[in-house]
Amino acid sequence: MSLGVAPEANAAAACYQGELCLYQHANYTGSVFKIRAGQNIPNFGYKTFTNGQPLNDNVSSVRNLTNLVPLLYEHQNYQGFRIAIGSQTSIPDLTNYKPLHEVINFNDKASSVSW
Ligand SMILES: [Ca+2]
Repeated sequence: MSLGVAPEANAAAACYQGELCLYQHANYTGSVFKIRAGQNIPNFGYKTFTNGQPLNDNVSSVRNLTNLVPLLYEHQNYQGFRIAIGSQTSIPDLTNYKPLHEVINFNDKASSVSW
């Protein structure tokens, strides 16, 4: 793919410093939903990716280009299991997220975010 042309449907959407970018598919592909540093969202239920697809239970990879550590939660209102996304850290596939020694499948689960 060359620069300067319209992105393919599954091309990675750019993420910039100061943004937390949630992607619809693994490896930062599919559509994206961007959150600015420090912005709490208690319910993904009414949010959509830029392509109009529902955000809730649909996040598969994450880029955190902020200096903060957001928490992604399994359920709305910051409930259920949660994972921390380190500052300036990217996770290409939430299916195989490894916070410590165990592997956690957090694919298509995120429903709220706090900082
Ligand atoms: Ca969920």
